[in-house]
Amino acid sequence: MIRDPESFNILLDTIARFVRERLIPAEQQVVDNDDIPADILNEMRGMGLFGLTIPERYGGLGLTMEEEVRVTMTLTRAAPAFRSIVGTNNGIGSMGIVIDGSDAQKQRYLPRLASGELIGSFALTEPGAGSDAASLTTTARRDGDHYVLNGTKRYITNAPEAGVFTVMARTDLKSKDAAGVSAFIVERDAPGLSVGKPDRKMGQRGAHTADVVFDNARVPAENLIGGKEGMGFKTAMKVLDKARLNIAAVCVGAAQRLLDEALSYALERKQFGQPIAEFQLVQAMLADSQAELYAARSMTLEAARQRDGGDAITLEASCCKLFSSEMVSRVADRAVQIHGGAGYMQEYAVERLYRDVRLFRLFEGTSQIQQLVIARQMMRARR
Ligand code: COS
Repeated sequence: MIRDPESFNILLDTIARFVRERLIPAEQQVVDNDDIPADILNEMRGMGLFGLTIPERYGGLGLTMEEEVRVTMTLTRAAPAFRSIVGTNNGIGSMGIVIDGSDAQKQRYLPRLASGELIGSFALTEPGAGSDAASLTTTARRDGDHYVLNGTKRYITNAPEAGVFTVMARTDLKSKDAAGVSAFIVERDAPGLSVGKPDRKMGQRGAHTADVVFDNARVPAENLIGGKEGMGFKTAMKVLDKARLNIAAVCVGAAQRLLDEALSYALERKQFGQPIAEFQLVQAMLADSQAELYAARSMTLEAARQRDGGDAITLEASCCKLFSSEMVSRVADRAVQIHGGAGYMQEYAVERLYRDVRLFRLFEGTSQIQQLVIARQMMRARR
């Protein structure tokens, strides 16, 4: 499905060099300041990293899913915060508009998301609606040519930076399930919208989440995604199908980095008179990690090709997200183990990456939600 292998390989090489020469050396600065340096953000904009997946006609690179996951696997050799800042524009913060938006909505928002002028964000989760996303209680009441939104969204990635939000809210106020939910494009300066203080998290410094509060926030009716009420939960699920596949790729990149760190350390560190990599018990940890990483990479690429071919990949995306996020946690644990006491120390990258990757089994659907989606799809196919 890759349309122009030569230019795509140039893009991949450029990103690999950027990761090696600019991002990895800046990781400590990102941790210390809890922020991505402005010059790196500018370079990311210049390279088109905010618009990888946005169609070319709206100013993006229009990558296929296979190309997208390969870029992600390369980019996430560096700390996940660098991927996170471009991640919402390429995924959950733009895909609602790309998949279900009207042409006018696409024209208005996608070019600025593709350039990185605007940061996009996806507001589904609430204090009382996490895994049970369809139980959300944020309301959107029609008032003339506007909707009035009330409610609180929680742990919203890139909310502090966002210029535009895709917000799932209940338009059928009597309903309690998915059918009453609609999706809206809400601009940051909508009257009545406020963003809370950035959350203090276990890891992923430099990547921010916060509450987004709607207090009689007024949103033009033309910003209802697709112009039809009641479609918002399905839009969110379609967005998450694609996003989950991308998170699998994030896990592959992070696992590769962890394994590179573990292998380098094992070859260098000497005990009992030889590098610890010579010991078979250490080799077992390296080999198991390599085999699992290869499996995750292969399944993610395969599912991406299927999506490019037009197949529905709900089951496959959840399989990839489940396996890859559990895989990277095991690899991170072994990487720390191979480092011994050093792996517990902040001067070694594995200490930080171990905390960073813990998120991947939680966000965009926990491992248990992926299991549930997979089993439901299996049963549906059989029926
Ligand atoms: N693509 C298109 N439509 C989908 C879909 C998908 N992948 N998944 C579900 N739908 C549709 C269903 O077909 C159903 O529509 P109909 O009633 O017309 O058939 C509707 O959406 C509701 O689906 P369902 O009945 O399966 O919803 P449930 O409330 O039972 O739960 C889960 C669905 C649990 C899978 C969902 O709530 C979920 O993914 N939760 C986790 C949320 C999450 O990932 N949060 C992370 C934060 S966002 S970054």
